[in-house]
Amino acid sequence: MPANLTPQYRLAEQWYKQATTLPDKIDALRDMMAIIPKHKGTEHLRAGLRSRMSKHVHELENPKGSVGGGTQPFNIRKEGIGQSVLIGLANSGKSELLNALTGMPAKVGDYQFTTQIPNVGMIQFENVRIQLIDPPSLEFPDTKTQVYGLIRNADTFIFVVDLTTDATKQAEDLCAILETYGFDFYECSQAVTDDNKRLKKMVSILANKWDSEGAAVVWNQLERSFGSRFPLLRTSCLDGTGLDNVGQMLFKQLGRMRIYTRISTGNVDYQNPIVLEQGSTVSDAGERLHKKWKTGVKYASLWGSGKFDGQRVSREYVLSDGDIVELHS
Ligand SMILES: Nc1nc2c(ncn2[C@@H]2O[C@H](COP(=O)(O)OP(=O)(O)OP(=O)(O)O)[C@@H](O)[C@H]2O)c(=O)[nH]1
Ligand SMILES: [Mg+2]
Repeated sequence: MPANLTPQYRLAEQWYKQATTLPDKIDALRDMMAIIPKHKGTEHLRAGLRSRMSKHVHELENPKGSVGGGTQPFNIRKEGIGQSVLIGLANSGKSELLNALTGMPAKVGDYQFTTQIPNVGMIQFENVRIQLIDPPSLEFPDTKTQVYGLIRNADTFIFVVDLTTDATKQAEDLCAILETYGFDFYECSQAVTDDNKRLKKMVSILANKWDSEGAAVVWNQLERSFGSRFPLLRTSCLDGTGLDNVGQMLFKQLGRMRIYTRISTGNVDYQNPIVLEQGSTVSDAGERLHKKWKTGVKYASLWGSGKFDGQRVSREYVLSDGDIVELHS
């Protein structure tokens, strides 16, 4: 049976052949997969596209030289309760923010592309820590592929825009660049789903350099354009504006909750919460303590969630941030 490929498909195929970077190849392949006619005559071709796609994704996630040791600055092991990545154009202040938020000594410079390999730090928010990554800016040509791989792995995106320039345009440009990479974003009001975690991300925006002259006007425009899409925060690394609120914003975006366990003497361990995804149940909390508790927990006594103290709830009960549970088998 003939494949009957369309001119649009041929165009995407040409783009694929000409692509020199992995993200571009993946983009072109994605287009080819979307527009290829779906019938018996293209079955083999479609299988070939799928296998090429998984090969390229694998190459992207395991850049050459990553096998067999050596340092892999773009391969960052997750730590803390979640990983957020600062994404911005050159000079927007990503590294200065990382330093101000985590106490790291990353190099800062009043010129483009100061950062060429990622800096990593931890933000302390109350009793939990969140990992923060400051990669090279999106436009730095030498590291585009590695940055793409790195941000795919991150849990949430933090756009950093610069209030001394047209911050709205910067945010638009970031969206556009990331969309060409195949990313999509949750809007403020959208419920987060489990599928496609690598390409659909929660986004917040830090509007940095709030201390600069004229920043208020630029901020107002940014708020009008993006305020209903993503959470926005004004920050200044010079006078500290907004920095204390970043941890809370990230914690909320990561969609985690902290559950505390109470032992029968009545003591609660507030220093070491069990951190779970929102929507988790009493038995999920039990499982985190010990595998056998997934089914071993029969019920819990609960403090919090608007219940009266010590109320008995079933193991399917959905918990909320700050709940205290005493598990019973
Ligand atoms: N006035 C002011 N300047 C800032 C602020 N944050 C950063 N800067 C300055 O902006 C310049 C760029 O800061 P960096 O942190 O190096 O910017 P970057 O986004 O990491 O830049 P690249 O690594 O090149 O992508 C430096 O001169 C910083 O001192 C701020 O809040 N206010
Ligand atoms: Mg930098």
